[in-house]
Amino acid sequence: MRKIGIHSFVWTNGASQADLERAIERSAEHGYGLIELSYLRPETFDLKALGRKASQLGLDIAVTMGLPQDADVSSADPAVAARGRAVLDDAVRITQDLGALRLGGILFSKHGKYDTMPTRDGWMRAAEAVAKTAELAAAGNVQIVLEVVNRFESNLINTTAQGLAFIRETGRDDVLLHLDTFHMNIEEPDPAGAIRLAGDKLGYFHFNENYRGALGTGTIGFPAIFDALVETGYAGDIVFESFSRRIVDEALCLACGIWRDTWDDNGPLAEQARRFIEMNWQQAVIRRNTLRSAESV
Ligand SMILES: [Mn+2]
Repeated sequence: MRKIGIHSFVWTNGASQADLERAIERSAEHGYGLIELSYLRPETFDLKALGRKASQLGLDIAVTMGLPQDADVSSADPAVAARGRAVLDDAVRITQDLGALRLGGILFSKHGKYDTMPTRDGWMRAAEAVAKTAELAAAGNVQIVLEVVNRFESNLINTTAQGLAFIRETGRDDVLLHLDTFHMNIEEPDPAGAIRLAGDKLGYFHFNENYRGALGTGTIGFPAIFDALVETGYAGDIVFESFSRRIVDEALCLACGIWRDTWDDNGPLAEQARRFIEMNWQQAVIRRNTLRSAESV
């Protein structure tokens, strides 16, 4: 069943167990059915306790991450690539320990601006690493989704078409795409068309405004995005992601270029985002049904 989710960085930078537990509570209080957590160090956090807390409040968990520079599975340096594969294996175990069903994000390259061109060898190395991770994940009932991100955050997969080609390269049917309106807005000539192109390979979806602030207050053409999701029968989770320097941890600020506050008060922001998603989804369904009923007269 589709859940509306929220990224934990709306609530907290996730420095402590108590912070994350409070973020889980606040997500539930604001009517969300899923919380997205970033990669958590198992020696710092009690993952099973976080999973129990979420489950008690009826919340699903998804885990997302981006590989660090020194653990880039696409790297030509064998030690760096090997470290990347180990980080991915670790991330699958963390996802399982949290009781989460999905691991997404930038699992195929480092998260950040490259100063080198992508190479065919790097692409192959990344595809092989993701295939191995997917095999491990499948055994543990975890689904792998790959986030298509903009040119400043990876040099390997910037468009849906590239994402689909990459999935084919892995040779795995169970690896799906994770699309995000913020990234599509930068890279795709037609974001709604990109959703249609992904079709049944779309496994996870991030709603972001063009400047990563409150939904509906920027330039993303949301009605067309919702129409495409409804039209393709997308049944996966939809997650609100928004970053403000006020909350987000420094590593993510540096990777994503979050240099300023896009909002101050996360409670009203989260409330408005959930209502925005629910209302827009409803409107898209009504548009589709109205169109069809007119056709059948
Ligand atoms: Mn995203």
